[in-house]
Amino acid sequence: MFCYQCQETAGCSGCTRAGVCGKTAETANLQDLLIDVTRGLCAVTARLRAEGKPVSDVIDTLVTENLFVTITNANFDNDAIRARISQTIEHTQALRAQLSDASGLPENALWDGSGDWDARAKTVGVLATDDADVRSLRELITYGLKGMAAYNHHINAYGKRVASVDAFLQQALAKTRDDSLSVNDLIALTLETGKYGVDAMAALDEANTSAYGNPEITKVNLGVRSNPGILISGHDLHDLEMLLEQTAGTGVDVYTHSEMLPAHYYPAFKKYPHFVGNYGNAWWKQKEEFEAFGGPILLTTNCLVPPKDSYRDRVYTTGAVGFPGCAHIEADENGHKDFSALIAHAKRCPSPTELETGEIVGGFAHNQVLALADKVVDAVKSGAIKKFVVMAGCDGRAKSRNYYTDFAKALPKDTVILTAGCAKYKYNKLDLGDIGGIPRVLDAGQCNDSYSLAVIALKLKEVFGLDDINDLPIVYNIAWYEQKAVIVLLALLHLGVKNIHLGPTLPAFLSENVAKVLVENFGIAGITTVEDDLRLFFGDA
Ligand code: FS2
Ligand code: SF4
Repeated sequence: MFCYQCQETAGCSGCTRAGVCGKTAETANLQDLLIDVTRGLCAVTARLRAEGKPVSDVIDTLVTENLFVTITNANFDNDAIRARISQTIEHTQALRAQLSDASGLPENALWDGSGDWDARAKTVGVLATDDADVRSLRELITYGLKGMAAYNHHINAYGKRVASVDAFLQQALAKTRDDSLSVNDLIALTLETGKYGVDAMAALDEANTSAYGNPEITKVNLGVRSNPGILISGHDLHDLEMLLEQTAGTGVDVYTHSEMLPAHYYPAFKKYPHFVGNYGNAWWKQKEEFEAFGGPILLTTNCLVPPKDSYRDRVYTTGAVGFPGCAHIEADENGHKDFSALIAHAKRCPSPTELETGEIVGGFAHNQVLALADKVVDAVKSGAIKKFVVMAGCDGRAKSRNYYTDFAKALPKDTVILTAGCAKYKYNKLDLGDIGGIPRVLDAGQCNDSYSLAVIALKLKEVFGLDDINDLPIVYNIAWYEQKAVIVLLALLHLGVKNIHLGPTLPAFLSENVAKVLVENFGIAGITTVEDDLRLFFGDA
């Protein structure tokens, strides 16, 4: 195996024996094979579109799900991945027959599934590309597409589709093994990936807010009640809605974990009296927190940490998530999911063990912040707010991530943190106070809600009459972990944001030359120490 798609990759260079995430070499190789056959399918769908022929929703969904399944901490179930490989090959063969001209297709679009899969899997992964810069760009694009696919999956969950996003996803994925593309072509494709990333996040924002209303300032309870409970994690709000509907009146409470916390900010979910609050912290603390919860847990997306034996039977997966030995809830043909097994399971379990008490405040997505725009603009004009610090992104296990807690604590008191994603757990429970009633940590929501932060920045640019988004008093100190952070980064670059600091380490998949391109054109930089970075951002004053 060779995998270096996430920030925790072994030795900051690549996992080669097993994943730090818990992925076995066999799973990693099967995921490589799944990506490769999906590339083959996409080579065919790109041709079909070029011939003016339709590509069905079934195929668009298959590509999206295949990519999502290979995101860090999503799926560890080899049988599920093998089934997807078979299904993908079958569809590729059937679609190939619809082409008027099938000449010149790549080998992965022609493979019929025969031969030794394990042997083949070892030849189609990251290291199949020899040139370091081409490999780096191909992987950067592929990881951006995986992030885009995750957001596309959520759009699709509402029965909505963005044809241009599906078409781009497939065309771009096919190009990640197209030897006719030069390094410059691949750089252009990287930036184009950011454009479609913005489109996907905008469409998801529209889908979420039209279904559940605009997030609003909300106090979220951190304590527990005495009823049995179900803990729901991941990012899928549509799954949450179905769970809340089905648990209503059953005596079973529902709590959020990690990236599901922002669900509490949506008006539509406030009508459920049994939607109690948020339990615990970011994904990487789940071993202790799932143990303590005591009841069933539903993982709707990543991040899943391989569960301990002591609570594995309480972990249920759905969507792109899978783990051997954990029950998987499939949707029926209408997209409905039956959570009765979790509800029955919850009733057999004790109520959750309390981890903490109190409340946290969030709900500062674009609509809410823009409703406060006058107040915010006045605070900037009066000098009460000197700078905004975007600290969106992911949290993770590495001790070096304590930097973000220390950085948040050490920030000048006239700064406001704008956050989204699970990175927030490094500082959202600190008492950082407020500036004239504006909390110093404004949580927009999940990682995809980084889009909200861009909307806010663009609005401020307009209000202040600036020509360049980079002239705003905003600095970017982003934490990354998995591939959704990659699409968020590419989206910000597309919007013209410069000088983004990325930590706790720069991606291992950036070759020296590709890193140089990002530094020279976009001012991308890493992080150093809290003291030095504060000096860099705010000067010595
Ligand atoms: Fe956090 Fe994990 Fe959100 Fe990432 S829960 S690192 O999936 O996408 O952020
Ligand atoms: Fe390693 Fe990350 Fe890949 Fe897991 S996802 S195998 S931790 S690089």
